[in-house]
Amino acid sequence: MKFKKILFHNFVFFAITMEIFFEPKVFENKKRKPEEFAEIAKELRRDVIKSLLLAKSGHSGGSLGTADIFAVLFFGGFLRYKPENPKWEKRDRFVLSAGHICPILYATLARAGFFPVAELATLRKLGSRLQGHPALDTELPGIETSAGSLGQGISIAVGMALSDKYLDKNDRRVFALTGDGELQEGSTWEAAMAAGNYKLDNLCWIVDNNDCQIDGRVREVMSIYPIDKKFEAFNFDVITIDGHNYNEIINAFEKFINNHNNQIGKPTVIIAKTKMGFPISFMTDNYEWHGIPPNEEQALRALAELQ
Ligand SMILES: Cc1ncc(C[n+]2csc(CCOP(=O)(O)OP(=O)(O)O)c2C)c(N)n1
Ligand SMILES: [Mg+2]
Repeated sequence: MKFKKILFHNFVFFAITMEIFFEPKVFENKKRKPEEFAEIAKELRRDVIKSLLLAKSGHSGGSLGTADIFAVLFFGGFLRYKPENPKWEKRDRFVLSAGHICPILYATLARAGFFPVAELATLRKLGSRLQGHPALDTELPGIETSAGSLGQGISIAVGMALSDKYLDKNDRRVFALTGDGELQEGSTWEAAMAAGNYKLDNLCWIVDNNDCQIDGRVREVMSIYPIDKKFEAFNFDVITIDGHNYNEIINAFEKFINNHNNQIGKPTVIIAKTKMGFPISFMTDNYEWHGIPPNEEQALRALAELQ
C-alpha cells in the first residue's frame, strides 16, 4: 500500500513537473506606470512557485511577499544595471541580506536578463549556480555578495556604501534588503549606527516588515518595535510604506534618489509593511510558510491564483 502510494506520488510529481515551463520572457528596466508592475510581479511569483516546487525545498513566504518591491526596484528604472555587463562600473548594487529569500532574487535577475530564465529550474540542485543562499563562488551574474547568515549582508552593504562615498567618491547607490526578524541580530544595529554616523545618503535599506519569522510573529518572538524610532535615532530618513502598493513603493524609491542627489547626509530606510506569502490565499500572513516549498497540489493552486 505504502509502495503504491509512493509510486503514485512520484508519478504525479513527474506529471506536474513536465508541465512546469518557464517562458523565456525578460522585462525592461524603465520608468513605468504603477499598474504595469502587477504583471511583472505575477511572473516573478510564478517563477518562485515553480522553482521551489522543482527544488522540493526553499523559502516561499518572504520570496512571494517581497515580489512587488523587487518588481519596482529592478524594472521601474530605479536600480541602474546592465545585464549584459554585470560588473559595469557605474552600476548600483543590490544586496539581499535576507539571503534565504533568494528565489525571488534569482527570478528577478533571470527576468532582467542576467542569465537564462530556464536556469530557474535548477534552484538548489547539486552543481547549480542557484544555491539555497546567494553565493559569490557560483559566479551567478548579478550577485554582489554571498549572504544568508543574517545580519552580514547589511554590514557588507554599509561597507560598500562607505567605500563608494568616501574612497571612490562615485555616484553609485547601494540598495539592501533585510528581513524584520533579521533585525534581532545585534550586528544589524552596528551597521545602522555606522550608516547614520557616516551619513551614508547613498544607502537605501529596505526592511521587509512582514512581522513573521521562522517560528512565529516577530513581535512575539522578540519585538524589534518601534522600528521607525530606532532608525530615526540612528540618523536615518525613515519612510514607512505598504510594501504591496506600487504607488507607495515608487514614491519611496523616488524619495531615496532625491535624498542621494541632494546629499542630505542621512541614509534612507524604507520600512515596507508586507505580508508573508502574499497574495496566495493559503499562505498569506502565515509564518509557517517561512521556509517550506509548496507541494504539487499547493503549487497548482498557487499558480492558478496567479493567472
Ligand atoms: C545568523 C543566523 N541565524 C539564524 C539563521 C536561520 N534563519 C534563517 S531565516 C530566519 C528568520 C528570519 O526572519 P526574517 O528576517 O523576518 O525573515 P522572514 O521569515 O520574514 O523571511 C532564521 C532564524 C540564519 N540564517 N542566520
Ligand atoms: Mg520577517
